[in-house]
Amino acid sequence: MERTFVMIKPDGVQRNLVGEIISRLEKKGLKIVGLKMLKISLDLAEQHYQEHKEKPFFPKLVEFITSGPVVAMVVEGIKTVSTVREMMGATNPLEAAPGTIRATYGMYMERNVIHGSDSLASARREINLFFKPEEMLN
Ligand code: D4T
Repeated sequence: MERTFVMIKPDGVQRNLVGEIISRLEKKGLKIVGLKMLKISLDLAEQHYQEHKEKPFFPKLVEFITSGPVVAMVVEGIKTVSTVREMMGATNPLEAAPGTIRATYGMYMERNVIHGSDSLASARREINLFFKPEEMLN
């Protein structure tokens, strides 16, 4: 069993896609073991996206992710990191495979609806950033 971190970004929440996206994850057979809605602070946003700190798109990325509430989740299942990445599709919704979450609901690179950890190490780091142990199922 593997756990990963999934986040419905402000565009997904604002467009009322929360139920739709959670439903896809559940129907796949993944289990939600942590779930909360929050508005990300500047500090948390900078920590979450630390790998992009030097990128030209970093300021806009932080501005967007702190612009409204997000839904943060810990999701459990078999090979969950890669399963969720496959279900999300490519970072740019315009290039994502048909049927993926980003292809179906996303509009463009900066409004791609969902985040999912890209490795087991990232998953551990991101879960710890967003959730205390007592906020998740055992
Ligand atoms: P996230 O981290 O949101 O799940 O996306 P990915 O793992 O698929 O892609 P990423 O880390 O490369 O990008 C993080 C985040 O930055 C936005 N972005 C990315 C952007 O606004 N402009 C860009 O040129 C790139 C590469 C989109 C996702």
